[in-house]
Amino acid sequence: MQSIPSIHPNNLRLFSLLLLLFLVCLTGNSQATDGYNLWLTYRPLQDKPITDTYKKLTEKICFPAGGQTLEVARDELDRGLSGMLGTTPSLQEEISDNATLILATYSRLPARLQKKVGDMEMAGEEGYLLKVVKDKERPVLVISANTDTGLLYGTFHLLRLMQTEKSLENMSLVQTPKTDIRVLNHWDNLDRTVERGYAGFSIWNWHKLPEYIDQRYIDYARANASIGINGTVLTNVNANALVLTPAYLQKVKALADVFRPYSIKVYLTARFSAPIETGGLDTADPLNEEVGAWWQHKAAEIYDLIPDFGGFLVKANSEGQPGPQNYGRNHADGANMLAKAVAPHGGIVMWRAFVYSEHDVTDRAMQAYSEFVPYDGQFADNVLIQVKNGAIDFQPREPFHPMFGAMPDTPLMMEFQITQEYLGFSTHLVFLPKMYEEVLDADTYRDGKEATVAKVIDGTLTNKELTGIAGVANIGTDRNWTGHPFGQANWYGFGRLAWNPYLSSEEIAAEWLQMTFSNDEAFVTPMTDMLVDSRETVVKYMTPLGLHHIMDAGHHYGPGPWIKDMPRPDWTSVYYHKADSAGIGFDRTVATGSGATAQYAPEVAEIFNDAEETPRELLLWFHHLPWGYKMENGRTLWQNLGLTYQEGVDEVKEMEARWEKMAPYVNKQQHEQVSMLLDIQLKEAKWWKNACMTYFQQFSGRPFPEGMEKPEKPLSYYQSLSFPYAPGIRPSWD
Ligand code: BDP
Repeated sequence: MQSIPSIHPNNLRLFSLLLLLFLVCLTGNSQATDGYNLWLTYRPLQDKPITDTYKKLTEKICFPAGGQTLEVARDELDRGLSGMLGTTPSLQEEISDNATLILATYSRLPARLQKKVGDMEMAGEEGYLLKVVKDKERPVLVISANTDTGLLYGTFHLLRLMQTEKSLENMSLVQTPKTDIRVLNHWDNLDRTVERGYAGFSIWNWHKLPEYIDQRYIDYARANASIGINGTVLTNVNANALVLTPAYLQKVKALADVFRPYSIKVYLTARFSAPIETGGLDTADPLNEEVGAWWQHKAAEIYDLIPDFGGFLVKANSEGQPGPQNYGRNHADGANMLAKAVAPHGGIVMWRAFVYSEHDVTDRAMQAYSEFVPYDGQFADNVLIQVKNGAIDFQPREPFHPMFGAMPDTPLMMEFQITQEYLGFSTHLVFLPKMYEEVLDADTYRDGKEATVAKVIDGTLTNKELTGIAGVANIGTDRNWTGHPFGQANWYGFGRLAWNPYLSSEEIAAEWLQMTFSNDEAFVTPMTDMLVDSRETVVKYMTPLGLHHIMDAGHHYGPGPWIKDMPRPDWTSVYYHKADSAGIGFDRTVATGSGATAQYAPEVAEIFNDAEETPRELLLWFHHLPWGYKMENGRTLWQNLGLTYQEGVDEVKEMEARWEKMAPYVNKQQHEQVSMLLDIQLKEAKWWKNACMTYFQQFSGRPFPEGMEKPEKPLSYYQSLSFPYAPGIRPSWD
């Protein structure tokens, strides 16, 4: 019998050590490749000359320590440089004469360097400066700011430049955010379901809070700080008053404590009827003194726990939520009452304009404007009106919301949706910054030209003190946070645009791709094009030529142009496309339609009132046109409809082919995930085309246009599909 060779204890120790090292590498590595690290991958850099200059630059780093925020910045720099350069940097406290890189708030800089970097006033509270100056005849890169927050953002900027292999020579820039409030809106419920969430459950583990701090909270904060997001609304706009009770406020405090070092404030949604539900009052009338006092006490209680609490986000008198109108009051009455409660503590109220009433028979696209514009100038100073980008509801394409050009005396903040409620959930690859950019660049024509939505949002058009932008989060417990690996790009892009609404979506796409996957030209160039084009592709196969809200009901998954007979007409598809034997589209013109165009400035209205002038991609948003309507390309509307659907499908095929070629630049796991998701996207793009075209054919009575692949199944098949368990829906929407 063979004897088992004995292992010397020393060898055993060595073996265990090696095994441990191997396991650490394995898990470390898998974390880097499974998407958990988001865009903060800090992969080893490949470009040798650039890397050498970075190594030189980081030879002697001076980074005086300070409070928690500076600790966080120092840790991040350490993490980033070790990952990218493969060396452990030593961060000195003292600012020495032979420093190569200095990161310090302005007040910590020696006087000679203060003089060299110049006036820091421009950097404000959150901005920073990156500048190469000559000190004692040697170049030194100085990153400075007036505040620790500014320095944290400056640190992330430096890391981004390095991640994207940018030259740091002759660097000289000052950056400040163009909006004040840059927040994510989580539509997260206390039971951890996420309304319109497609990436798992809510990351807030309410049950284990306040004691248990999940590492995700910290990594969430890091990711947000890296793109300048400075606030988070933890709870769903369809609010639950329970979050305002003492036990839950302790949990909220625990999260606020985690986020504070990252300069992220916590906000909550305020259920308007909370004084009744949790306060024992028998009214929530905003003009009732007791109600006002209840909210003031509640605010004081919150600020006692969370001194930097941001304030409230409110959905009132919308889709069944209670609000001031329940008591015959208006939005200004409601918002101002809450504003008064948080004002002494420096808080704000974000009052949503997403309202439409079951009693109002006018075009739903017109209702928010009608309800809010009369109150322009009547809101308290610490109120922002939060307006969705379009007047219906986060459709793949909408014209900009007319309110942006119509309330010069009220601060309006933008609400974008990052989660893809109407854009294929977390299954479809669609780069939303392209859509955000389209809206921000749109000209409202208020007071003449160049009155873009971006200028309304950043307050420059009408001199606003308080400005903001919100994004409905696409974040959940999925390992990669967003379900689709490319969903991360939408979170990233939202943050970048919130910081600077004038950035180009192309620039953002390239940055994200480089930070997340690879700096290789052969990857970045074709993939940037693919991302930027992806939004139009989705519009083409879902809602071409200005069609909108023709998704299946409730969950909004897949096509449902046949949806009718719902509790409210404006929850149906037929309300929006109005297809009949005469044609298709919603007539919103002044002459013959709902007159919604009149809510825009005359220059804009003139264009939208005229079918010939209306941009093709918004044609059916504003006009009901005959199937035979001749378009510029010589084809009929019907033919164009079919061929645009087909283009959408073909473009997904091209996306698949392009992605196939990207295998060398992306880790295997994520490459495979995206390939599988693109397969689903292609299948669903065809489904959209087939379902919509067979449905509309009933009205057009025309053959499918040449060049459009014929649907495989009859209309009855598409209509028979049902998805009771599609994700993201809350039970009451059934
Ligand atoms: C719609 C969603 C619904 C939200 C609502 C809102 O379908 O779940 O509650 O918007 O924004 O898009 O309040």
